[in-house]
This record gives sequence, C-alpha cells and structure tokens, in this order.
Amino acid sequence: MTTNGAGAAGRDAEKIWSALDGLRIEVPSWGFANTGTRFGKFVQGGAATTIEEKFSDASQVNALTGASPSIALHVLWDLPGGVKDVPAIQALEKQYGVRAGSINPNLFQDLDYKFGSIANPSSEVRGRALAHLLDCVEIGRELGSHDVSIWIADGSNYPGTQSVRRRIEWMEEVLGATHAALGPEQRMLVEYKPFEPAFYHTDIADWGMALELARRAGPKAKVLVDTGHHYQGTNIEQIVAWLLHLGALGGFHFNDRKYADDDLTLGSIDPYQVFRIFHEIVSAKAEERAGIAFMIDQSHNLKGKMEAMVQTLVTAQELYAKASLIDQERLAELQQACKLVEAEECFRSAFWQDVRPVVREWRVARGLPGEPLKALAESGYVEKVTRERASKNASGVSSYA
Ligand code: AFD
Ligand code: MN
Ligand code: MN
Repeated sequence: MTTNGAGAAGRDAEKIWSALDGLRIEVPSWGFANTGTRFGKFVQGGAATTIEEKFSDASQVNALTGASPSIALHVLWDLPGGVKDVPAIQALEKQYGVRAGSINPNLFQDLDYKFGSIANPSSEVRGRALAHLLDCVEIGRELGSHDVSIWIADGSNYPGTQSVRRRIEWMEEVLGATHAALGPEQRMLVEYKPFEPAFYHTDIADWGMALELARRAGPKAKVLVDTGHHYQGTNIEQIVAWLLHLGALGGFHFNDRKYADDDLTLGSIDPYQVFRIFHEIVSAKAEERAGIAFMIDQSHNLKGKMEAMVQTLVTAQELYAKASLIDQERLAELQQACKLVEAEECFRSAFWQDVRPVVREWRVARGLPGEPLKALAESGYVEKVTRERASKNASGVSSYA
C-alpha cells in the first residue's frame, strides 16, 4: 500500500509516515555495556567496553532503524577525563555519524556520596557534587548538546536519620547554581524516582518534587519522566498530560517494568501504556511537543544488547505510529458528548491496528531495512563485535567489585 492509496487506508499511511519522519529517540551509551543486577553482572561477549564501541553500536542501531541519531553519555563512564575528552567524543561523532546527546552526571558512585550528593549534609560534599554538575554543563556546552539530565540516588534508609526539609534546601541551592551556569541553548532535566532498595525516603521521589525543584532552579529546568520510576498503578500518562499543560515536560527515559525500576525493553510488559503516553504527545500542540527529549534508559541483562536496543526502537516506532492514527477531532467530539464507548473505541481502535505493513513500507522508502531485527541478524554485526571484544569481556558472571 503506498501513501497515495485512496480513502482511509491512504490517509492512515500518511499519518504514519509523517509521525515516523519526526520520531527521534536517543539511545543510552550504558545500554550497550555490560550491566547486571545488584548481585552480579551477566557479562556478554559482544557488549561494548569502550566509548568508541558504544558509538559503533549506536551507529549500527541508527542505520537499521533511522530513529536514533544521538547517544546519551554518562560522564564518568564515557568521559573519564571530563571536558578534556570532548575532542575524542567529537572525533567519534564524525567517524560514526552519531551525535553526542544528553549529558548524564554521575552523582551516585563516588564513596563521598554515601549520605547523598546534592542533598548531603556536608557542604563540602555538596560542593563536590556541584563541581561535577558544572563540569557536565561545560562538557554539554563544548559538545553542543542541549540537555544535562540529572538523576540523583539521594535519600535515607531510616526515619529520623536525616532532615527531609534541610535536604530540600540543599538541593535547591545546588540545582539553582547549576541552572545559573547553563548556556543559552542548554537545559537541565530533573529526573524523579520513588525509591531505591532499602530506602525510607528518596529526595526526589515524584513528579511534584521534581517539578518544584525545576521551577525554583529556573526557566531552563524541566522534568524528566522515566517510565520505570513509578509505583504500581500510577497513571503515567496523566502525569505527562499535567507536565505538558504546565510546559514543564523536558523528556522521557523509556523502558518497561513489571515491578519496579526494571529497565526492561519498552512495551515488553505494557504496550498499551506506552500508546496512552504517546497519545498525550501526539495530541499536544506542535509548540508543546517541540524540544521534548525522547530517550531510552534500559540496561539489558539477559537479552543481547544490540537486539534489545533495535527491538526497543522498532517497538517505539510501531506504538508511535498507532498513536498517530487516533482521530483526534472525532475523539474530542465524542469526549465532549460523553459518548463513552464510542470514544473508547475511537481511541483504542488505533491501538488494535496492525501498523507493521505500513511501517515496513516507510522503512523501505527511507532506504532502511524493512525488518531491522532480521537485518541485524543477517548483518553478522553482533558476531563480528563479539569476536573483536571477547577478550575484553571475560564471559560468565562477574560480581560487582
Ligand atoms: C538508573 C537510574 C536512572 C538514571 C539512569 C542513568 O534509575 O533511571 O536515569 O540510571 O543514570 O537507571
Ligand atoms: Mn532514567
Ligand atoms: Mn532507572
């Protein structure tokens, strides 16, 4: 079927083609590297072990999907030398045709951060966290990347051991100073997460806290919604609608979860939730949608790194294509008239549509493989990098040292 097919089918194809032409999702450098559970790493022979290998993998994913031209960087892991490593990153951008994307500070691995980073009672430790954030702002400015995407693992394990309110003040101070250092094109994204194992309180636990901290930091601070960072049953698309309404939605970290922050591949557990989130995006005004960063934040323990990343992008494209089919005008009329079942059927009939044939047509028309996962398997890329990297990835399980 081509886009000039008559009638509804043709119109649907046009909606899908234009939706996919505009869909860009950033891949995480850490999604290509060996990660694991709290108890150990299940090392994969083909996993990336250097920033160059991560760029190579990201480039391959983009060549297969046409949807991921940028890679999120984790500063300590990808730029261990800080801003001095920027020229090396720029060389990799040119070599692999993938842009450096969001800059992710690391405020959770340093031993100093045992009692918190930006919310630590020690002004010295908070100063060290701020210095790292300012380094990240400088790296972002040098690389021409827009977003410094901040996630902190701060909190306490037992009631009475910390002052929640003093920690709020300390976070406001550090985030305000970070915001003041942002360049004209830069933003800071404040990510929330309800808990870490053993936590009694998490300093940025929900969208309200992140929103208020972003608001007090300044106009270039927005909220980052990580889809895995919500309690069971949370209506995430309602949070997205509120943040869009407030002009405070900076972007997403996409993944899926069954129980908690599982970092599973997008849509593997609840594709209908992703569709409902995408509905809030596609039904927003163009100016509200502009600048919302779509990013993947997944670490694949059992699936192959490359297959999981390609599968995630393919799933995102298909669910976004489905959401683009919703007849927004008709839906608004039915909602206004409270014609409940008709409204629901108008909404979810788009979800039931099998968009894969049209998405495949779009891929071929854009010079992409019609079946990206199949093309990955046939390319021999995973086998090739596994051979090249095997020596660096001792197979089996290595415990976190
Ligand atoms: C972990 C955190 C959070 C953060 C990501 C990258 O839960 O989602 O965005 O690491 O730092 O997944
Ligand atoms: Mn995240
Ligand atoms: Mn997470």
